[in-house]
Amino acid sequence: MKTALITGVTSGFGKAFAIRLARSGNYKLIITGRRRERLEEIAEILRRDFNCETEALCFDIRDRESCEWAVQSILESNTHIDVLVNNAGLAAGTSSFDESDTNDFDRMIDTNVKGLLYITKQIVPLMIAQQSGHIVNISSIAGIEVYPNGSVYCASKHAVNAITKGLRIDLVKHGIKVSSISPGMAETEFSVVRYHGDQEKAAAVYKGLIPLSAEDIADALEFILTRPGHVSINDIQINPTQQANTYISHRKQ
Ligand code: NDP
Ligand code: 8X3
Repeated sequence: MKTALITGVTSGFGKAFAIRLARSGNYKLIITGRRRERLEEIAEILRRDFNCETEALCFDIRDRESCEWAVQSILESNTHIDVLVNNAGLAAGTSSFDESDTNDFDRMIDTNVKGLLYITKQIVPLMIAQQSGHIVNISSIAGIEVYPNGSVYCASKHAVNAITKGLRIDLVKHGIKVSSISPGMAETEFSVVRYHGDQEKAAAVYKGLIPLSAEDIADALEFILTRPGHVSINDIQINPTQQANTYISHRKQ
C-alpha cells in the first residue's frame, strides 16, 4: 500500500485525483483543503465507498506554520510518503495589470508558489530518507504561454515549472521522480474563483466549447503514476480539442 498526499481536494482536480487513487485500491490518502465541511465529506466518501484509509488535514497552504504543523502531524502516523500531488491553487482576477488588485497578486503567489514550496520542503526530506518518491505539480498552459490579463497567474505557473525542473535536477540522485501536468481550460470551480464568485462570467468562459473535465486530468495523473520505476514523465500538456492554445479556441455558437 502506498501513501499519497494531495493538496486542494475540496473540489475540482484534487477531488477527482483522490477518488481515482482511492478507486485503484493501492493508496492510503492524506487530503487537504481549507473548507472543513467539504473536506470531511470527501474523506467520508473515500472511506465508505472505496474503503480507503484517509486522513483529512484542514489548513491554509499560504500559512507556513500551518504547513509545518500539518506535515508534522502526518509524520506521527506515516513514516512513508510515496506521492505528493501539489494541486492546491487558483487564479484571482481577470484585469489588465494596471487595473488589477495587489491582494489578488498575493493570493496567487502565496498559494501557487509559496504554498507549494512550503509543503514540498517538508516532504522532500522524507523522500530523501526513503530514496524514493514522486512529486507531481499541477501547472498549466499558463506556465508555457502568457496571455492578456493573466500576467501574475502566468508568472505563478512559470514559477511552478521552474521549481519542477529544479527539483528534478536536485532530487535525481535520490531516485525521486518529479512530474507536472499542464492543463488548458478545465471546468471546475477555477473560473468562479477567478471571477471572485461571479457564476455567470465563469460559465461564459466555457461557452461554445467542451472544456476538459477533472476526470481528464485524473487520467493524466493515473498515467504518470503507473509508469514503471525506470520511466519518469516530465510533463503532460493537455488541452480541450477546441482550444489550440491560450489565445485560439474554436467556439461553436
Ligand atoms: P478548484 O477551484 O476547483 O480547486 C482548487 C483547490 O485548491 C480547492 O480544493 C481549494 O480548496 C484549494 N485551495 C485553494 N487555495 C488554497 C489555500 N490557500 N490553501 C489550501 N487549499 C487551497 O480549481 P481546479 O481544480 O481547477 O484547480 C486545481 C489546480 O489546477 C490549481 O493549481 C489550478 O491553478 C490548476 N489548473 C486549473 C485549470 C482549470 O482550467 N481548471 C487549468 C490548469 C491548471 P479550499 O478552497 O477548500 O481551500
Ligand atoms: C488555467 C488554464 O487557460 O485559464 O490554468 O490559464 S488558463
